[in-house]
Amino acid sequence: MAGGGGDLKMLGMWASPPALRVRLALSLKGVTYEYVEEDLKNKSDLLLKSNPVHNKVPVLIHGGKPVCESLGILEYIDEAFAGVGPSLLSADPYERAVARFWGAFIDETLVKAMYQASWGTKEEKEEGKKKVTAAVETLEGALRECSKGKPFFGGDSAGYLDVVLGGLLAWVRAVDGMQGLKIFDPSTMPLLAAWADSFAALDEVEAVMPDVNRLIEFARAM
Ligand SMILES: N[C@@H](CCC(=O)N[C@@H](CS)C(=O)NCC(=O)O)C(=O)O
Repeated sequence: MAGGGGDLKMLGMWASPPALRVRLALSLKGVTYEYVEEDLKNKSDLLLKSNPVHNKVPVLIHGGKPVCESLGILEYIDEAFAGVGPSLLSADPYERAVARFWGAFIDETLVKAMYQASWGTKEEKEEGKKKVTAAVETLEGALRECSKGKPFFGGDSAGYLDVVLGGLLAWVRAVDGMQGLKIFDPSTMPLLAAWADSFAALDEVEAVMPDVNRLIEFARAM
């Protein structure tokens, strides 16, 4: 491990997908940091002071300066720790633009559909499930384009998009468990199904992934 040391602190919450993205990125790059678990029902003064606009996790605090919003934090980590571990984003500007496009798609389309499939009226949930399937079909195509036959969106190794989608992976499995779904169904989404297995098997990923059964219990109590 290298990098941040005592200078780098991350405010997160164990079940939060955006917070998990940041932990995944730091783990894959091998950057050391202090992790602070937030109680979102009783937020710390540090969180309120560090993210006064949204009061949300994740927040990365580097040298006393806070960085908010998970997608921006991933880019910050890649730039601020450019000499540490693998790069998350490609050196090619076009590939970076494509990765950012799909990152926004995951947040704006897949995440919203997953919420709708899990919480709401029966009709809303059914509509949400259809939207999840449509978004995942689109992502299957994105993975085909970005990976160029390699296991990850980033090619041979996990990068920015792997982390963006990987932050949702435990929730994908929890929603599968709760709704009787198979969101990354190997028969219809073979690339994403194989991607999910390859990503989850990485040591750096295993080290920070939350337990799916604990997530299901957490979701049922919400
Ligand atoms: N767009 C933000 C979303 C962050 C977010 O929604 N964080 C949630 C946890 S998953 C949170 O802190 N919620 C506390 C609240 O809404 O009061 C990101 O990507 O960082």
